Amino acid sequence: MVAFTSVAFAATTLLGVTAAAPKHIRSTGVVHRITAGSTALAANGLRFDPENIVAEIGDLIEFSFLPKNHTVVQSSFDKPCEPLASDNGVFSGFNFATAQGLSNNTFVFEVKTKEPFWYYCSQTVGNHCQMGMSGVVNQNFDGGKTLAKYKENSKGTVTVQPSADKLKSQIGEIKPRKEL
Ligand SMILES: [Cu+2]
Repeated sequence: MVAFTSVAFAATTLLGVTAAAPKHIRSTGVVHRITAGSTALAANGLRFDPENIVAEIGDLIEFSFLPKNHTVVQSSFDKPCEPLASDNGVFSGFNFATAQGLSNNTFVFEVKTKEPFWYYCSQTVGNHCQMGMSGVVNQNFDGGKTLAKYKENSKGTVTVQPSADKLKSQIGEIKPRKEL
């Protein structure tokens, strides 16, 4: 009886994994670790660090969070501090508030394309995005769409939240942070 239950559970798990797997993306095992918030005095800590990285399809991007209740929101280059119009971009939710040091959880998502992935912090107390708290994965280094330009264009914008539910997260996963 016990054995039968185990087999049934295993089959269910297998089906779940198969259904959730993205189409033909092979995991590389590479994890890029980014800190939301900086301990450096520059910009009052309102930075992602590192904020401009190159990643391969199948790599993981993992965000750890310092104080000031930061988020990660996917955006387009053309509309800084706003989520994707399609409403199906990455959003961490406001799930990582910490009084001191790094939050206990991380936010992780997989790189699915080599297209530039723009993102910002949607914390409005202190206008983090307008202050330059944004970043990019796989910027096109040949054109004018640079992170510096994104930050410049951020000034004077109004931050838009991806969801009325501040704790909602989508695309990525919330996972316990492991000490390195
Ligand atoms: Cu922030």
